[in-house]
Order: sequence, then structure tokens, then C-alpha cells
Amino acid sequence: MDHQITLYGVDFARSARCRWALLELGLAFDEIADGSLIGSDELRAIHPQAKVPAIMIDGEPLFESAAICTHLCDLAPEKGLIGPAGSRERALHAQWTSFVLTEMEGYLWSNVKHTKFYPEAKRVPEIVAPNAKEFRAGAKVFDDVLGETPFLIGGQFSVTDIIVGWTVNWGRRLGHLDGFPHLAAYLERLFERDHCTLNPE
Ligand SMILES: N[C@@H](CCC(=O)N[C@@H](CS)C(=O)NCC(=O)O)C(=O)O
Repeated sequence: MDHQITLYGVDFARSARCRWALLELGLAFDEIADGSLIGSDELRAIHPQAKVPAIMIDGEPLFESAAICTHLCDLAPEKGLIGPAGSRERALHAQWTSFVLTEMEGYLWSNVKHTKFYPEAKRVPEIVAPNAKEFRAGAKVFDDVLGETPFLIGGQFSVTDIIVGWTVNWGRRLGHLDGFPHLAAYLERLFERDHCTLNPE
């Protein structure tokens, strides 16, 4: 079945996860790549905080990059990017997605806010080093796992790698991946994929 899909995003932002999933799935979509929409009433009609990514699928809004990617893969199960509900693979997808967002990505986002996003008066510099330590504790878990397998679910590339890979690459870009050779090799594998949307800088 064909779907009418419009993604609201900005190049390498978390919307890149959704773009990558759409490309891997071969689903047709339009993209509104306009950073000036962040915070606007137009975007707030789709995302209550007017952030990206947000997506319209067949006239229905959805936000949160991991939720969007998961749902897109459910729309095209024959592409094999996600296990079916109730499967061990699906449980592991939920596990790694929750882990990377709560135990790692939140700390990076906090650091970006407290080093450049917030006005100086609102920044709490003391939080930056402990946040980095928390991120690295999560990265160690993935480094150990990815020393044993090329990708997170059953040794095959899946949407879980799209979601986790984005966070790991953000950690690399912020200088937090020293001493994790398996994560460095994992990112190289992800960058080799034709549809990879991760920021190479
Ligand atoms: N947890 C959300 C994060 C969304 C988010 O913070 N997006 C950023 C761009 S990557 C944004 O729109 N920031 C604008 C702001 O925080 O005002 C997701 O994964 O979709």
C-alpha cells in the first residue's frame, strides 16, 4: 500500500534518522527541510514543541525520531528492517532504542544545551563532565556488544542501527569515543551503506 508521507527535518539533525529509514525502505516521501520552522506555529501543529523531526503519514502527525523510524518500518515489514511485534528481535530493538535515548543521547543533548544552545546565564558548566561520564558508560556497553557482532540485532543491519548509530556518531563528533575501537568500526560499517545520512564531519 502506498502512503502519503511528509517529513519535517533539517539535514543532519535527528530527522536524518527518519530520512535514512525512508530511503532504506524505499518509501516515497516529501521532505520539508526548513530549520526556520523550528519553534513555529506551523510545526507546532504536528509537534507540540515545534521541533524536528515530525512527520505526516496519510494525514496523521507523529513525532519523536525513534517512534517515527519504528512505525515506518512497520509500514513495510517485508523490507526486514525490524522484527515483528512479540519477537525476540523486536524486544531487543525496544531495549537498545530505550537504552541509547535515555542512558546516552539525553546526556549529550544536555551538554550541547549547557555549552552553546542556552544563553550563557542559563548554562551550568559543572554538569558537562558528569554528563560525558554517563554517556561513556553507555558507550562502553555498546562497544562490548559490537565487539561480538557487526550489527545490533541478529548480526544484520536494522532500524535499530539507524537509531543507535546516530547517537554514537554524535558522541564521536563531540569527542567522547576515545578508547572504543568497536564503536569506531561500527560507524565505519554504517558510513559504508548507500543511504547513510550520518554527519561525516
Ligand atoms: N527526542 C527528540 C528530539 C527532538 C529534538 O530535540 N530535535 C532538535 C533538532 S535535532 C530540535 O528541533 N531542536 C530545537 C529545540 O530544541 O528548540 C527526537 O528524537 O525526535
